[in-house]
Amino acid sequence: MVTDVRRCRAATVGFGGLVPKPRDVAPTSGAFVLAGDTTVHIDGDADARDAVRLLQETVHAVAGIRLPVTPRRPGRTCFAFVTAGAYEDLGEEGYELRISPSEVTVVAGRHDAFIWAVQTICQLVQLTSACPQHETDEFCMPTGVVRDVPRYEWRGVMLDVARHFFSVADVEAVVDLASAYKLNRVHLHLTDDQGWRLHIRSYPDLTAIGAAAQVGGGPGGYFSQDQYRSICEHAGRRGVTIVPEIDVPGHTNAALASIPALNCDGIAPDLYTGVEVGFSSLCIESHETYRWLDRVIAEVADLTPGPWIHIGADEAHATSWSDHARFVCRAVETVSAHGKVAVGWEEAGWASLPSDVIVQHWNSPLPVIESAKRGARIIMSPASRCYLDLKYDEHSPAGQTWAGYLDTKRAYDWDPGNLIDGVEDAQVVGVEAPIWTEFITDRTQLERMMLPRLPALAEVGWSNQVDREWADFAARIGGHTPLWDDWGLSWTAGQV
Ligand code: TNX
Repeated sequence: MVTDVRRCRAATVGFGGLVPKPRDVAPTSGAFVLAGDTTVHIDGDADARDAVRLLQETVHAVAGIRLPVTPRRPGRTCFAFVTAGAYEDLGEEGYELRISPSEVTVVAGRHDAFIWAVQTICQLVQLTSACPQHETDEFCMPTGVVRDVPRYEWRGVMLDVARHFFSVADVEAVVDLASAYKLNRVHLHLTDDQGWRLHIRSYPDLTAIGAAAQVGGGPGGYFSQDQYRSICEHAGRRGVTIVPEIDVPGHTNAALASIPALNCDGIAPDLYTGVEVGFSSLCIESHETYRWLDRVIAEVADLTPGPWIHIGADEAHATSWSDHARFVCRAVETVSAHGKVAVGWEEAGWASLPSDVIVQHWNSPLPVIESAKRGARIIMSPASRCYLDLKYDEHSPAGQTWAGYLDTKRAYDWDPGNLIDGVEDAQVVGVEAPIWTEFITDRTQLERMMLPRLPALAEVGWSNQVDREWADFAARIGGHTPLWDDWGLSWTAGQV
């Protein structure tokens, strides 16, 4: 058994390079060396198949080692996946790694928690290979115990595929990056004025007409139901739940252009390729609107494995406040009639909603405080901290500035638990980083907006406030740039 740490100096990077920062780490002074005959063992009831596949793929890509799943074999190093007993108290997503020179024991209660455990292992192995002091061709991990539990249950990123369309491969790349930093929600903004991006069988014109535009007048595009399903399945294998958004009653020009009956005057407007917001509204008085909404939500609910559907409700400046409140209540009822829980942007918080509706803060505290009073749980996405479509600084080539610049430090240095007076930390369900795509047109730009800010927000959502400190984070995330290069991702320099 190789336990000589000098043969594995890279292990000194060790636990100190992990992002997000784990809750508790107790290092010991050895190394677990990945060898050609290292195996994987899965205890009978451990829901770890997807986690093991991720481990196998990563270790093969990084170290060229294949890890067979076998019964335990004495004398060989082994990854053992075991189910947490009740006494371990790791919650839904917590995990423990017990790393000795001969075995990495991965303890977790659930599928997703095994994924997070493996993402930690992957970082340890990849940081090792990326370490400049790495003097041997061995891949190893430091020994010790990691016991890790997230602060918040909702840790998300939102991608706007409506202003500019992004392909299945692009969305899956966002899912993979999110999962690597233990984000567990990818919210897809599927509809807006400029495009409708999901095929709906009962209203094929939504995509036949409404998908054929985007900001600036490019070709647009949409997901077939099979493609959307495959995105959800891929996400599930990475511990990520897809949250689909059908934005109503505003942000609906693409739907209004596709279906004349959704307009109060029955006349469909032209497709829209500009970047203004707040000019469109479904016809609130019309029965046809609610029949349409019911069928759309029914299909989206049927396609979506996760429990949430986002109904938008933002910036409905062309709808009166009373119509908006009435409409939002109907939309929430529709979502729950189809077995899902509704999420809405903060403007939904003005309506008197059932307390299970989740309200997403982006701009104004007032409706958020209102809804918190009624017992709603809140996702924190304050634009000035979380909007990854904002420019980093005056040198950024593309992006918005309406909420100021957002450098990595600003994305990192805040506490979602005390952001709004009148919203207790216990009511905060988590954090989400939206990426609007009025000015983001391709994968490279998308990656530059996410890296390094997305890992910063991932740590805001995962790690305890008392354990977070900017200088420490900046040093750790600086060590991840070789990983991003290895993964073929673009990133913004000068930001860590
Ligand atoms: C506000 S955030 C919007 C979006 C824009 C974004 C640009 C929200 C609920 N609405 O429609 O794309 O700003 O940063």
